[in-house]
Amino acid sequence: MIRKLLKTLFVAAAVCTASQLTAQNEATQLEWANKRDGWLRKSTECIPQLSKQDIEPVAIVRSVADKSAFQGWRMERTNEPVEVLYKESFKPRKEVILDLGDHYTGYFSFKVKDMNMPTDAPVRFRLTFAEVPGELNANFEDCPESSLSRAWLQDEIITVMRMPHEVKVERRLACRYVKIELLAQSYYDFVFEDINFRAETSAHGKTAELAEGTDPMIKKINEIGLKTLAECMQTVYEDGPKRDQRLWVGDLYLEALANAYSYKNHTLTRRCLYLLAGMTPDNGFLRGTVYEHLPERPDVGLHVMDYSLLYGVALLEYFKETGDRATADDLWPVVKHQVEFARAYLKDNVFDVEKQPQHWLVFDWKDDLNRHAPMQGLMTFAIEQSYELAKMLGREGEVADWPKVVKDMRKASREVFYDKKLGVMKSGPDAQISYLSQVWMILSETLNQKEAVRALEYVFANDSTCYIGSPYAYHYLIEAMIKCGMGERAREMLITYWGGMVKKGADTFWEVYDPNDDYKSPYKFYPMNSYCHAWSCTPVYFIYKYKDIFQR
Ligand code: RAM
Repeated sequence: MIRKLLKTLFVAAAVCTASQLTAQNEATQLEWANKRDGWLRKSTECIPQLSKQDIEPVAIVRSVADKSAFQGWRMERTNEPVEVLYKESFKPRKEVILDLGDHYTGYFSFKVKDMNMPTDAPVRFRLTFAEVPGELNANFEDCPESSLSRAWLQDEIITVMRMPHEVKVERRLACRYVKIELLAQSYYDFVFEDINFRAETSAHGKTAELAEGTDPMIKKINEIGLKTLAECMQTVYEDGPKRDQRLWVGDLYLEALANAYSYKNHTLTRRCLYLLAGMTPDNGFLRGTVYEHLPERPDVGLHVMDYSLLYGVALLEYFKETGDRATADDLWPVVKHQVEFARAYLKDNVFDVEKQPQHWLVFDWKDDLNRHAPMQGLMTFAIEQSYELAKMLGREGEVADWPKVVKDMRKASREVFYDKKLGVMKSGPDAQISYLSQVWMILSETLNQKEAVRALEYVFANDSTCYIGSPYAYHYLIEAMIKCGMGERAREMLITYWGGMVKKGADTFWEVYDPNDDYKSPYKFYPMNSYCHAWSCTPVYFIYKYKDIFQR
Protein backbone atom coordinates (compact mmCIF):
# COMPACT_ATOMS: atom_id res chain seq x y z
CA MET A 1 0.00 0.00 0.00
CA ILE A 2 2.70 2.43 1.05
CA ARG A 3 4.80 1.48 -1.95
CA LYS A 4 1.81 2.04 -4.18
CA LEU A 5 1.17 5.38 -2.53
CA LEU A 6 4.78 6.43 -2.88
CA LYS A 7 4.76 5.40 -6.54
CA THR A 8 1.71 7.53 -7.15
CA LEU A 9 3.36 10.36 -5.30
CA PHE A 10 6.57 10.08 -7.30
CA VAL A 11 4.70 10.11 -10.57
CA ALA A 12 2.49 12.94 -9.47
CA ALA A 13 5.46 14.91 -8.21
CA ALA A 14 7.20 14.47 -11.51
CA VAL A 15 4.24 15.88 -13.39
CA CYS A 16 3.89 18.78 -11.04
CA THR A 17 4.54 21.34 -13.23
CA ALA A 18 5.43 24.29 -15.02
CA SER A 19 1.82 25.01 -15.80
CA GLN A 20 1.17 25.68 -12.13
CA LEU A 21 3.94 28.15 -11.89
CA THR A 22 3.44 31.80 -12.30
CA ALA A 23 5.70 33.88 -14.50
CA GLN A 24 7.52 35.00 -11.41
CA ASN A 25 8.19 31.40 -10.44
CA GLU A 26 9.53 30.59 -13.86
CA ALA A 27 12.02 33.39 -13.48
CA THR A 28 12.99 31.90 -10.13
CA GLN A 29 13.72 28.59 -11.80
CA LEU A 30 16.46 30.15 -13.85
CA GLU A 31 17.95 31.87 -10.88
CA TRP A 32 17.94 28.57 -9.01
CA ALA A 33 19.57 26.56 -11.71
CA ASN A 34 22.85 28.35 -11.16
CA LYS A 35 22.56 28.57 -7.41
CA ARG A 36 21.98 24.94 -6.53
CA ASP A 37 25.53 23.73 -7.08
CA GLY A 38 26.84 26.48 -4.85
CA TRP A 39 24.34 25.52 -2.17
CA LEU A 40 25.38 21.90 -2.38
CA ARG A 41 29.02 22.95 -2.06
CA LYS A 42 28.24 24.95 1.07
CA SER A 43 26.34 22.00 2.44
CA THR A 44 29.36 19.77 1.86
CA GLU A 45 31.63 22.25 3.63
CA CYS A 46 29.45 21.85 6.71
CA ILE A 47 29.66 18.04 6.94
CA PRO A 48 30.47 17.46 10.59
CA GLN A 49 33.12 15.17 12.00
CA LEU A 50 31.65 12.14 13.67
CA SER A 51 32.99 11.29 17.09
CA LYS A 52 33.58 7.60 17.67
CA GLN A 53 33.36 5.61 20.83
CA ASP A 54 34.09 1.91 21.30
CA ILE A 55 31.36 0.21 23.30
CA GLU A 56 31.75 -3.23 24.82
CA PRO A 57 28.65 -5.19 25.76
CA VAL A 58 27.83 -4.75 29.43
CA ALA A 59 25.85 -7.93 30.02
CA ILE A 60 24.47 -11.17 28.73
CA VAL A 61 20.68 -10.98 28.92
CA ARG A 62 17.74 -13.22 28.20
CA SER A 63 14.34 -12.37 26.72
CA VAL A 64 11.43 -12.87 29.04
CA ALA A 65 7.86 -12.97 27.75
CA ASP A 66 5.88 -10.61 29.97
CA LYS A 67 2.38 -9.40 29.17
CA SER A 68 2.90 -6.26 31.21
CA ALA A 69 6.04 -5.25 29.30
CA PHE A 70 6.14 -3.11 26.14
CA GLN A 71 5.17 -5.34 23.21
CA GLY A 72 5.15 -8.32 25.57
CA TRP A 73 8.90 -8.68 26.13
CA ARG A 74 11.53 -7.53 28.55
CA MET A 75 15.20 -8.29 29.00
CA GLU A 76 16.59 -9.84 32.16
CA ARG A 77 20.26 -9.73 33.07
CA THR A 78 21.90 -13.11 33.60
CA ASN A 79 24.67 -13.72 36.13
CA GLU A 80 27.15 -14.65 33.46
CA PRO A 81 29.78 -12.07 32.60
CA VAL A 82 30.38 -11.28 28.91
CA GLU A 83 33.91 -12.67 29.37
CA VAL A 84 32.59 -16.23 29.32
CA LEU A 85 32.28 -15.85 25.55
CA TYR A 86 36.00 -15.17 25.43
CA LYS A 87 36.83 -18.27 27.50
CA GLU A 88 34.27 -21.00 26.81
CA SER A 89 33.47 -22.59 23.47
CA PHE A 90 30.39 -21.11 21.81
CA LYS A 91 29.56 -24.43 20.11
CA PRO A 92 27.43 -25.89 22.91
CA ARG A 93 25.87 -22.53 23.77
CA LYS A 94 24.72 -21.73 20.22
CA GLU A 95 22.98 -18.48 21.07
CA VAL A 96 23.55 -15.37 23.12
CA ILE A 97 21.93 -11.96 23.56
CA LEU A 98 24.26 -9.11 24.41
CA ASP A 99 23.22 -5.85 25.97
CA LEU A 100 25.21 -2.76 25.02
CA GLY A 101 23.76 -0.95 28.03
CA ASP A 102 22.13 1.81 25.96
CA HIS A 103 21.05 2.62 22.42
CA TYR A 104 23.93 3.18 20.00
CA THR A 105 24.36 3.92 16.31
CA GLY A 106 27.38 2.56 14.50
CA TYR A 107 29.27 -0.55 13.50
CA PHE A 108 29.50 -4.02 15.04
CA SER A 109 32.50 -6.30 14.94
CA PHE A 110 33.98 -9.33 16.69
CA LYS A 111 36.72 -11.87 16.24
CA VAL A 112 36.47 -15.66 16.39
CA LYS A 113 39.32 -18.04 17.18
CA ASP A 114 39.37 -21.84 16.99
CA MET A 115 40.35 -23.66 20.17
CA ASN A 116 41.31 -27.28 19.77
CA MET A 117 41.74 -28.06 16.09
CA PRO A 118 42.09 -26.11 12.89
CA THR A 119 39.12 -24.87 10.94
CA ASP A 120 37.92 -27.79 8.83
CA ALA A 121 34.69 -26.19 7.62
CA PRO A 122 32.89 -22.86 7.68
CA VAL A 123 30.53 -21.75 10.43
CA ARG A 124 27.53 -19.57 9.94
CA PHE A 125 25.95 -17.02 12.24
CA ARG A 126 22.76 -15.04 12.24
CA LEU A 127 23.15 -11.65 13.89
CA THR A 128 20.07 -9.69 14.89
CA PHE A 129 20.19 -6.14 16.19
CA ALA A 130 17.29 -4.56 18.02
CA GLU A 131 16.41 -1.21 19.50
CA VAL A 132 13.73 -2.71 21.76
CA PRO A 133 13.15 -6.22 23.20
CA GLY A 134 9.98 -6.87 21.19
CA GLU A 135 11.83 -6.32 17.94
CA LEU A 136 14.35 -9.02 18.85
CA ASN A 137 11.57 -11.50 19.48
CA ALA A 138 9.55 -10.87 16.34
CA ASN A 139 9.77 -13.10 13.31
CA PHE A 140 11.07 -10.80 10.59
CA GLU A 141 9.76 -13.17 7.92
CA ASP A 142 6.24 -12.10 8.92
CA CYS A 143 6.95 -8.66 7.45
CA PRO A 144 4.26 -8.12 4.81
CA GLU A 145 5.29 -7.17 1.30
CA SER A 146 3.25 -4.03 1.58
CA SER A 147 5.49 -2.76 4.37
CA LEU A 148 8.75 -0.95 3.68
CA SER A 149 11.80 -2.91 2.50
CA ARG A 150 12.30 -6.04 4.61
CA ALA A 151 16.01 -5.24 4.48
CA TRP A 152 15.55 -2.35 6.94
CA LEU A 153 15.10 -4.99 9.63
CA GLN A 154 18.49 -5.51 11.14
CA ASP A 155 19.54 -9.12 10.68
CA GLU A 156 22.53 -10.48 8.84
CA ILE A 157 23.76 -13.95 7.94
CA ILE A 158 27.51 -14.22 8.21
CA THR A 159 29.66 -17.14 7.04
CA VAL A 160 33.17 -17.49 8.43
CA MET A 161 35.35 -19.70 6.26
CA ARG A 162 38.47 -19.87 8.39
CA MET A 163 39.58 -18.90 11.87
CA PRO A 164 40.99 -16.75 13.29
CA HIS A 165 38.82 -14.18 11.62
CA GLU A 166 37.39 -10.76 12.25
CA VAL A 167 33.74 -10.20 11.37
CA LYS A 168 32.79 -6.62 10.59
CA VAL A 169 29.17 -5.98 9.74
CA GLU A 170 29.25 -3.58 6.85
CA ARG A 171 25.97 -1.80 7.33
CA ARG A 172 25.54 0.86 10.00
CA LEU A 173 23.27 -0.31 12.79
CA ALA A 174 21.13 1.23 15.51
CA CYS A 175 20.46 -0.95 18.52
CA ARG A 176 20.85 -1.79 22.15
CA TYR A 177 20.60 -5.59 21.90
CA VAL A 178 22.62 -7.95 19.71
CA LYS A 179 21.64 -11.56 19.29
CA ILE A 180 24.23 -14.00 17.93
CA GLU A 181 22.98 -17.40 16.78
CA LEU A 182 25.10 -20.22 15.51
CA LEU A 183 23.29 -21.60 12.46
CA ALA A 184 25.83 -24.09 11.15
CA GLN A 185 28.93 -25.46 12.84
CA SER A 186 31.76 -27.89 12.51
CA TYR A 187 33.85 -30.22 14.70
CA TYR A 188 36.04 -27.59 16.22
CA ASP A 189 35.36 -25.40 19.21
CA PHE A 190 35.80 -21.69 19.04
CA VAL A 191 35.62 -18.56 21.21
CA PHE A 192 34.91 -14.90 20.62
CA GLU A 193 37.34 -12.04 21.04
CA ASP A 194 36.91 -8.27 21.12
CA ILE A 195 33.17 -7.92 20.68
CA ASN A 196 32.80 -4.27 19.88
CA PHE A 197 30.29 -1.65 18.80
CA ARG A 198 31.82 1.52 17.39
CA ALA A 199 29.25 4.19 18.14
CA GLU A 200 29.08 7.35 16.08
CA THR A 201 27.38 10.71 16.42
CA SER A 202 28.05 14.28 15.37
CA ALA A 203 26.49 15.73 18.53
CA HIS A 204 29.13 17.32 20.71
CA GLY A 205 29.45 19.69 23.62
CA LYS A 206 27.93 19.80 27.05
CA THR A 207 24.28 20.49 27.54
CA ALA A 208 23.06 22.63 30.44
CA GLU A 209 22.06 21.02 33.73
CA LEU A 210 18.40 21.37 34.59
CA ALA A 211 17.47 23.49 37.59
CA GLU A 212 17.72 21.81 40.94
CA GLY A 213 14.37 20.54 42.05
CA THR A 214 13.21 19.68 38.52
CA ASP A 215 10.72 16.84 38.64
CA PRO A 216 12.64 13.53 38.33
CA MET A 217 10.42 12.33 35.49
CA ILE A 218 11.11 15.53 33.52
CA LYS A 219 14.83 14.99 34.13
CA LYS A 220 14.55 11.48 32.77
CA ILE A 221 12.53 12.65 29.75
CA ASN A 222 15.16 15.28 29.03
CA GLU A 223 17.99 12.77 29.29
CA ILE A 224 16.28 10.37 26.89
CA GLY A 225 15.36 13.22 24.54
CA LEU A 226 19.00 14.33 24.42
CA LYS A 227 20.11 10.77 23.72
CA THR A 228 17.49 10.44 20.97
CA LEU A 229 18.64 13.67 19.37
CA ALA A 230 22.33 12.76 19.58
CA GLU A 231 21.70 9.37 17.96
CA CYS A 232 19.90 11.08 15.06
CA MET A 233 22.63 13.68 14.62
CA GLN A 234 24.93 12.09 12.09
CA THR A 235 26.19 13.76 8.89
CA VAL A 236 22.65 15.09 8.50
CA TYR A 237 19.77 15.26 10.95
CA GLU A 238 18.43 11.79 10.31
CA ASP A 239 14.83 10.88 11.02
CA GLY A 240 15.89 7.61 12.60
CA PRO A 241 19.30 5.95 12.65
CA LYS A 242 17.69 2.56 12.01
CA ARG A 243 15.23 3.77 9.36
CA ASP A 244 15.08 5.85 7.04
CA GLN A 245 18.53 7.23 7.94
CA ARG A 246 17.83 10.41 6.00
CA LEU A 247 16.90 14.02 6.11
CA TRP A 248 13.23 15.01 6.09
CA VAL A 249 12.18 18.65 6.37
CA GLY A 250 9.67 18.04 9.18
CA ASP A 251 12.18 16.13 11.27
CA LEU A 252 14.89 18.70 10.56
CA TYR A 253 12.69 21.50 11.86
CA LEU A 254 12.07 19.78 15.19
CA GLU A 255 15.62 18.47 15.59
CA ALA A 256 17.02 21.92 14.89
CA LEU A 257 14.73 23.41 17.54
CA ALA A 258 15.86 20.86 20.13
CA ASN A 259 19.50 21.29 19.11
CA ALA A 260 19.27 25.08 19.42
CA TYR A 261 18.38 24.67 23.09
CA SER A 262 20.82 21.85 23.87
CA TYR A 263 23.94 20.94 21.88
CA LYS A 264 23.87 24.13 19.80
CA ASN A 265 25.68 22.42 16.90
CA HIS A 266 24.30 24.94 14.42
CA THR A 267 26.60 23.93 11.55
CA LEU A 268 24.59 20.75 11.14
CA THR A 269 21.40 22.79 10.77
CA ARG A 270 23.12 24.95 8.18
CA ARG A 271 24.31 21.84 6.32
CA CYS A 272 20.79 20.45 6.14
CA LEU A 273 19.18 23.71 5.04
CA TYR A 274 21.70 24.00 2.21
CA LEU A 275 21.40 20.34 1.26
CA LEU A 276 17.63 20.59 0.87
CA ALA A 277 17.96 23.79 -1.16
CA GLY A 278 20.68 22.27 -3.34
CA MET A 279 18.53 19.25 -4.12
CA THR A 280 15.51 21.26 -5.22
CA PRO A 281 14.13 20.14 -8.57
CA ASP A 282 13.64 22.52 -11.48
CA ASN A 283 10.17 23.60 -10.44
CA GLY A 284 11.61 25.00 -7.21
CA PHE A 285 9.33 22.96 -4.97
CA LEU A 286 11.40 21.48 -2.16
CA ARG A 287 11.61 17.77 -1.71
CA GLY A 288 10.25 16.55 1.58
CA THR A 289 13.25 14.29 1.91
CA VAL A 290 16.67 13.99 0.29
CA TYR A 291 19.40 11.35 0.31
CA GLU A 292 22.76 12.81 1.14
CA HIS A 293 24.75 10.00 -0.49
CA LEU A 294 23.41 10.29 -4.02
CA PRO A 295 26.14 11.77 -6.19
CA GLU A 296 23.71 13.61 -8.43
CA ARG A 297 20.34 15.17 -8.00
CA PRO A 298 17.75 12.52 -8.62
CA ASP A 299 14.96 13.26 -11.09
CA VAL A 300 12.24 12.05 -8.83
CA GLY A 301 11.41 12.95 -5.32
CA LEU A 302 8.78 13.04 -2.78
CA HIS A 303 7.02 16.34 -2.22
CA VAL A 304 5.36 17.02 1.08
CA MET A 305 3.46 20.26 1.14
CA ASP A 306 3.25 20.82 4.89
CA TYR A 307 6.99 20.14 5.13
CA SER A 308 8.00 22.50 2.33
CA LEU A 309 6.22 25.34 4.13
CA LEU A 310 7.98 24.53 7.39
CA TYR A 311 11.36 25.02 5.69
CA GLY A 312 10.99 28.81 6.02
CA VAL A 313 10.11 28.48 9.70
CA ALA A 314 13.23 26.37 10.22
CA LEU A 315 15.36 28.98 8.45
CA LEU A 316 13.83 31.77 10.55
CA GLU A 317 14.63 29.90 13.77
CA TYR A 318 18.15 29.21 12.55
CA PHE A 319 18.69 32.90 11.80
CA LYS A 320 17.27 34.02 15.15
CA GLU A 321 19.49 31.55 16.95
CA THR A 322 22.76 32.20 15.10
CA GLY A 323 22.48 35.67 13.56
CA ASP A 324 23.89 34.08 10.38
CA ARG A 325 22.42 36.59 7.96
CA ALA A 326 24.49 35.42 5.01
CA THR A 327 22.91 31.97 5.06
CA ALA A 328 19.41 33.29 5.68
CA ASP A 329 19.80 35.75 2.83
CA ASP A 330 21.25 33.14 0.49
CA LEU A 331 18.37 30.74 1.12
CA TRP A 332 15.59 33.29 1.25
CA PRO A 333 14.54 32.68 -2.41
CA VAL A 334 13.75 29.08 -1.50
CA VAL A 335 11.44 30.17 1.29
CA LYS A 336 9.73 32.74 -0.88
CA HIS A 337 9.18 30.19 -3.59
CA GLN A 338 7.57 27.65 -1.24
CA VAL A 339 5.01 30.22 -0.15
CA GLU A 340 4.30 31.38 -3.68
CA PHE A 341 4.05 27.80 -4.86
CA ALA A 342 1.53 26.97 -2.14
CA ARG A 343 -0.44 30.13 -2.86
CA ALA A 344 -1.30 28.71 -6.27
CA TYR A 345 -3.46 26.25 -4.34
CA LEU A 346 -5.56 28.88 -2.61
CA LYS A 347 -9.13 29.31 -3.74
CA ASP A 348 -11.01 32.14 -2.05
CA ASN A 349 -8.26 32.17 0.57
CA VAL A 350 -8.77 28.54 1.47
CA PHE A 351 -6.29 25.82 0.66
CA ASP A 352 -7.84 23.81 -2.14
CA VAL A 353 -7.44 20.16 -1.21
CA GLU A 354 -9.12 19.09 -4.43
CA LYS A 355 -6.39 20.73 -6.44
CA GLN A 356 -3.46 19.19 -4.64
CA PRO A 357 -4.21 15.52 -4.14
CA GLN A 358 -0.81 14.66 -5.57
CA HIS A 359 1.20 16.12 -2.72
CA TRP A 360 1.51 14.23 0.50
CA LEU A 361 0.42 16.01 3.66
CA VAL A 362 2.06 14.35 6.66
CA PHE A 363 0.88 16.07 9.89
CA ASP A 364 0.66 12.83 11.88
CA TRP A 365 0.67 9.03 11.62
CA LYS A 366 -3.09 8.98 11.54
CA ASP A 367 -4.92 7.70 8.49
CA ASP A 368 -8.30 8.98 9.59
CA LEU A 369 -7.14 12.58 10.15
CA ASN A 370 -8.81 15.01 7.77
CA ARG A 371 -5.98 17.35 6.83
CA HIS A 372 -7.88 20.26 5.33
CA ALA A 373 -8.20 22.54 8.36
CA PRO A 374 -4.75 21.57 9.69
CA MET A 375 -3.24 22.48 6.31
CA GLN A 376 -5.08 25.79 6.20
CA GLY A 377 -3.75 26.60 9.69
CA LEU A 378 -0.21 25.47 8.99
CA MET A 379 -0.04 27.46 5.78
CA THR A 380 -1.27 30.61 7.52
CA PHE A 381 1.31 30.09 10.27
CA ALA A 382 4.13 29.42 7.78
CA ILE A 383 3.40 32.51 5.68
CA GLU A 384 3.39 34.69 8.76
CA GLN A 385 6.67 33.25 10.00
CA SER A 386 8.22 33.53 6.56
CA TYR A 387 7.16 37.17 6.47
CA GLU A 388 8.94 37.71 9.77
CA LEU A 389 12.05 36.30 8.13
CA ALA A 390 11.59 38.70 5.21
CA LYS A 391 11.39 41.61 7.66
CA MET A 392 14.53 40.52 9.49
CA LEU A 393 16.32 40.43 6.14
CA GLY A 394 14.88 43.77 5.04
CA ARG A 395 13.14 42.03 2.14
CA GLU A 396 9.53 42.59 3.12
CA GLY A 397 9.13 44.81 0.06
CA GLU A 398 9.43 41.69 -2.11
CA VAL A 399 6.44 40.10 -0.43
CA ALA A 400 4.40 43.10 0.54
CA ASP A 401 1.09 41.32 -0.01
CA TRP A 402 1.78 38.46 2.43
CA PRO A 403 0.30 40.12 5.54
CA LYS A 404 -2.95 40.52 3.67
CA VAL A 405 -2.85 36.89 2.57
CA VAL A 406 -2.48 35.87 6.22
CA LYS A 407 -5.33 38.11 7.29
CA ASP A 408 -7.62 36.87 4.51
CA MET A 409 -6.79 33.25 5.25
CA ARG A 410 -7.64 33.68 8.92
CA LYS A 411 -10.92 35.32 8.03
CA ALA A 412 -11.78 32.57 5.54
CA SER A 413 -10.86 29.88 8.09
CA ARG A 414 -13.32 31.30 10.55
CA GLU A 415 -16.03 31.30 7.92
CA VAL A 416 -15.34 27.86 6.49
CA PHE A 417 -14.07 25.75 9.41
CA TYR A 418 -15.19 27.37 12.65
CA ASP A 419 -18.29 26.13 14.43
CA LYS A 420 -19.01 29.09 16.68
CA LYS A 421 -21.65 27.28 18.63
CA LEU A 422 -19.42 24.42 19.69
CA GLY A 423 -16.31 26.58 19.66
CA VAL A 424 -14.26 24.19 17.51
CA MET A 425 -12.72 23.97 14.08
CA LYS A 426 -14.21 21.28 11.85
CA SER A 427 -12.56 19.77 8.83
CA GLY A 428 -13.61 17.88 5.72
CA PRO A 429 -16.90 16.63 4.33
CA ASP A 430 -17.75 14.86 7.59
CA ALA A 431 -16.98 17.93 9.67
CA GLN A 432 -14.35 16.04 11.60
CA ILE A 433 -13.30 17.51 14.94
CA SER A 434 -9.66 16.69 15.52
CA TYR A 435 -6.95 17.78 17.92
CA LEU A 436 -4.79 18.90 15.03
CA SER A 437 -7.39 21.16 13.44
CA GLN A 438 -7.52 23.10 16.70
CA VAL A 439 -3.76 23.02 17.16
CA TRP A 440 -2.93 24.55 13.79
CA MET A 441 -5.67 27.15 14.04
CA ILE A 442 -4.17 28.14 17.40
CA LEU A 443 -0.59 28.26 16.16
CA SER A 444 -1.71 30.40 13.22
CA GLU A 445 -3.55 32.75 15.59
CA THR A 446 -6.78 32.17 13.73
CA LEU A 447 -8.34 31.52 17.13
CA ASN A 448 -7.74 34.00 19.88
CA GLN A 449 -6.53 32.93 23.30
CA LYS A 450 -9.96 32.42 24.79
CA GLU A 451 -11.28 30.56 21.77
CA ALA A 452 -8.14 28.44 21.71
CA VAL A 453 -8.64 27.25 25.29
CA ARG A 454 -12.27 26.51 24.59
CA ALA A 455 -11.46 24.49 21.46
CA LEU A 456 -8.82 22.44 23.24
CA GLU A 457 -11.06 21.83 26.25
CA TYR A 458 -13.66 20.52 23.84
CA VAL A 459 -11.39 17.97 22.16
CA PHE A 460 -9.92 16.85 25.48
CA ALA A 461 -13.38 16.26 26.89
CA ASN A 462 -14.85 14.40 23.92
CA ASP A 463 -13.67 10.88 23.24
CA SER A 464 -15.07 10.91 19.73
CA THR A 465 -12.64 13.57 18.51
CA CYS A 466 -9.78 12.48 16.28
CA TYR A 467 -6.83 12.30 18.65
CA ILE A 468 -3.11 12.32 18.03
CA GLY A 469 -1.05 9.36 16.82
CA SER A 470 2.61 10.35 16.98
CA PRO A 471 5.13 12.33 19.01
CA TYR A 472 5.53 14.56 15.96
CA ALA A 473 1.96 15.81 16.25
CA TYR A 474 2.19 15.92 20.05
CA HIS A 475 4.95 18.48 19.65
CA TYR A 476 2.57 20.92 18.02
CA LEU A 477 -0.12 20.21 20.57
CA ILE A 478 2.22 21.07 23.46
CA GLU A 479 3.33 24.21 21.63
CA ALA A 480 -0.28 25.25 21.05
CA MET A 481 -1.17 24.66 24.71
CA ILE A 482 1.72 26.78 25.91
CA LYS A 483 0.80 29.48 23.42
CA CYS A 484 -2.71 29.79 24.79
CA GLY A 485 -1.65 29.83 28.42
CA MET A 486 -2.29 26.17 29.23
CA GLY A 487 1.28 25.64 30.44
CA GLU A 488 0.31 23.55 33.46
CA ARG A 489 -1.74 21.16 31.38
CA ALA A 490 1.05 21.04 28.77
CA ARG A 491 3.43 19.97 31.50
CA GLU A 492 1.07 17.20 32.60
CA MET A 493 0.60 16.13 29.01
CA LEU A 494 4.33 15.96 28.36
CA ILE A 495 4.86 13.90 31.52
CA THR A 496 2.00 11.56 30.68
CA TYR A 497 2.86 11.02 27.03
CA TRP A 498 6.67 10.94 26.93
CA GLY A 499 6.77 9.64 30.51
CA GLY A 500 4.57 6.80 29.25
CA MET A 501 7.42 5.72 26.98
CA VAL A 502 9.88 6.07 29.85
CA LYS A 503 7.75 3.82 32.02
CA LYS A 504 7.62 1.26 29.23
CA GLY A 505 11.42 1.13 29.22
CA ALA A 506 12.38 3.49 26.36
CA ASP A 507 16.10 4.21 26.00
CA THR A 508 15.29 6.61 23.17
CA PHE A 509 11.92 7.98 22.08
CA TRP A 510 9.88 6.14 19.48
CA GLU A 511 8.56 7.17 16.09
CA VAL A 512 5.07 6.04 16.97
CA TYR A 513 3.59 5.91 20.42
CA ASP A 514 -0.01 5.19 21.17
CA PRO A 515 -0.45 4.55 24.90
CA ASN A 516 -3.27 2.14 24.07
CA ASP A 517 -1.55 0.16 21.36
CA ASP A 518 2.06 -1.01 21.66
CA TYR A 519 1.96 -2.57 18.21
CA LYS A 520 0.74 0.43 16.25
CA SER A 521 2.69 0.80 13.04
CA PRO A 522 2.24 2.93 9.93
CA TYR A 523 4.16 0.17 8.13
CA LYS A 524 1.84 -2.75 9.01
CA PHE A 525 4.66 -4.39 10.97
CA TYR A 526 5.76 -2.97 14.31
CA PRO A 527 9.42 -4.08 14.07
CA MET A 528 9.66 -1.75 11.07
CA ASN A 529 8.97 1.24 13.34
CA SER A 530 11.94 3.33 14.34
CA TYR A 531 12.48 3.28 18.10
CA CYS A 532 14.92 6.15 18.13
CA HIS A 533 13.21 8.85 16.19
CA ALA A 534 14.22 12.44 15.74
CA TRP A 535 10.80 14.00 15.79
CA SER A 536 10.20 12.53 19.23
CA CYS A 537 13.08 14.36 20.92
CA THR A 538 11.38 17.72 21.35
CA PRO A 539 10.69 17.61 25.08
CA VAL A 540 14.32 18.79 25.17
CA TYR A 541 13.25 22.00 23.45
CA PHE A 542 10.25 22.55 25.72
CA ILE A 543 12.11 21.75 28.93
CA TYR A 544 15.02 24.11 28.20
CA LYS A 545 12.95 26.88 26.59
CA TYR A 546 10.06 27.08 29.01
CA LYS A 547 11.99 26.81 32.27
CA ASP A 548 9.19 28.19 34.43
CA ILE A 549 6.87 25.45 33.31
CA PHE A 550 9.16 22.46 33.12
CA GLN A 551 12.16 23.03 35.38
CA ARG A 552 10.66 22.84 38.82
C1 RAM B 1 8.85 8.59 7.76
C2 RAM B 1 10.03 9.12 8.41
C3 RAM B 1 9.99 10.55 8.88
C4 RAM B 1 8.79 11.31 8.43
C5 RAM B 1 8.30 10.86 7.10
C6 RAM B 1 7.09 11.60 6.66
O1 RAM B 1 9.21 7.58 6.87
O2 RAM B 1 10.58 8.24 9.31
O3 RAM B 1 10.17 10.74 10.24
O4 RAM B 1 9.15 12.66 8.38
O5 RAM B 1 8.01 9.50 7.09
